[in-house]
Amino acid sequence: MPVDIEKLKQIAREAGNIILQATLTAEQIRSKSSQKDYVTKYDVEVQNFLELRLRELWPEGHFLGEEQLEYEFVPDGFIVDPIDGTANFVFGIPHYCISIAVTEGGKIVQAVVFNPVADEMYWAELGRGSYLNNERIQNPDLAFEETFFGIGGSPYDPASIEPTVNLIATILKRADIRRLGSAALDLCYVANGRQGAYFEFYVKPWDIAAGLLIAREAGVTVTTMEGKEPPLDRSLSILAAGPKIYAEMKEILEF
Ligand code: LIP
Repeated sequence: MPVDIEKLKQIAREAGNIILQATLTAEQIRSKSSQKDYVTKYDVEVQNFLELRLRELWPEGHFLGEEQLEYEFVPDGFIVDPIDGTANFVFGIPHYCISIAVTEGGKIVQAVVFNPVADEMYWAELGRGSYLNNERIQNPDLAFEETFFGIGGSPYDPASIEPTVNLIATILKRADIRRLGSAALDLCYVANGRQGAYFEFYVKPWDIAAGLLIAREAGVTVTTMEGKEPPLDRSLSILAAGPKIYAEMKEILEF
């Protein structure tokens, strides 16, 4: 069952307050799959807080969070990234968020992405549009040359390095790029036109689940880099763009 979106936003805001009061010390940071894949005590603390509060909203709902050890498909429940943009958080770059997606029958039906530093609450419900705080948002469908291109790249996925570099070289011939470090916020920034598109060859379901719905409800096409429906039970690639840029990316990526 979908939950009360206002309560979902309030829980995200409370989680944001935990992060804003954080005093991070070196011994509270460790790496996961590689040196740059950080997890801090606050990732775990916020995830535990979110699991507790979200289960109050929907006790029977599944819960999949980044700091769990295994992927699992969540047909009915929550897909959560407690701090998306952890490396930014670790190094004091004020660009990270709490990302919460709600699924029902295997589909994402509600989404909240909250950046506590900017006090920006992105949210959406399936079929009912996307919002930034209280304002409806819509991708402006700009052309390549009129906008920025958000990118991502994971040093802990060596296979994606060469394709990422090659695609960046192609894009830079026509558009500037931004590497902001949070997939969830990258998708939200395509939703409200702060950037025209975003791609990354290697992300996790919790990085993109909420941003995917927010982007789609704002008129953005979101698929894998092969044009397929993004899976929610394994690592994946992601491509998000307004219609004009997406059509050109189909030709560039030949799918
Ligand atoms: C991050 C993603 C980002 C990716 C980073 C990292 P995290 O998620 O949101 O798009 O480029 O490498 O995976 O680890 O901060 O939750």
